[in-house]
Amino acid sequence: MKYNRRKFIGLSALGIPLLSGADLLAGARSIKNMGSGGPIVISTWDFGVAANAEAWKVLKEGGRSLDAVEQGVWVPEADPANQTVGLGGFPDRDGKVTLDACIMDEKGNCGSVAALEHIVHPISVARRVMEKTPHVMLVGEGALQFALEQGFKKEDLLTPQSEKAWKEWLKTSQYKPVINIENKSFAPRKLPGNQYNHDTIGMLALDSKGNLSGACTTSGMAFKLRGRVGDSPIIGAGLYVDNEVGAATSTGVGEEVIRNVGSFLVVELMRQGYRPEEACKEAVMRIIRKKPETAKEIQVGFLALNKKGEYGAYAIQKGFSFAVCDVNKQDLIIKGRSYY
Ligand code: SD4
Repeated sequence: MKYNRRKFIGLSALGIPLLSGADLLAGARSIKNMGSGGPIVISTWDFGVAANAEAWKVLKEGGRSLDAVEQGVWVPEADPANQTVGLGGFPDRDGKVTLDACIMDEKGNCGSVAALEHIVHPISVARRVMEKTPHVMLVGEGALQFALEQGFKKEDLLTPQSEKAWKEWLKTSQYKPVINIENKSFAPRKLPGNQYNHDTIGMLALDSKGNLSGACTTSGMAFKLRGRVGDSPIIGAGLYVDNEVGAATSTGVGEEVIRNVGSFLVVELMRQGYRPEEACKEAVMRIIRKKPETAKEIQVGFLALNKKGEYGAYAIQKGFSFAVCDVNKQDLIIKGRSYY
């Protein structure tokens, strides 16, 4: 559905805030891609480039977007240098690495694991939940037991580097769940040892058959309360795919994304005619409008891809980037626009 005058009036009458003329102009300027129609893969943060390259191997051969996103996010999951996804992720405050992940395909099938320990590729366990069980989500001990039954190997995910950072953190044990703010000096921009405390990967792909899939995987907030689960494994919050419309994923403070069912909201806004960046912006604005004071101090970013292959992102704070890979460009990094 396209924007038109009647649609604008309809949205307004429903109480849905409309973008101003200036917003639309700025949005139009920032939306450079006109939608390749696929194949295309996009993912959060600069390190999405390497993940996209892996996903692209599947897409360029005409493969399924579901395989592309699973294999794409394997890259940061297996990278010990990436300290908020998979192996080498920062532990919780008790020193345990607990992983959250979910995956969703073009048919609306989805699978998820939360607080999963000892498995390098939680995304693949999430896919097994989707494909081998009648359920959507498994957590904690039960998720681990299922993974082991499925043949996944039990491994120690706490690297010396992440253990060192945790021990440093223990000295003050300051529990301040602020993540991903790159541009503010008051925020813990870097953790002990100079590591960034973001890096959740959300990946969205459109394959040559025009089918969309998405994956999201993380070790969550560094030094979180034991048992804390963020948005990343929650279908509708950290990830949502609707093959009629588009797909969305998020990064940042998961609590605010869950409260606003962020990724579902972005997809539903696209259904109403919003372009990807406009939809992401409106989802960000919901968070800001509800909690303006909190929003000043946190980061949340959304990333979206529609059925035409158009993409966009929007974040509360500056510094959110995403990576794009299609037939024209394999290693593109785009600085997402932001409210502040
Ligand atoms: C969480 N959204 O656990 C994740 C963390 C994150 O970039 O995205 N960091 O809340």
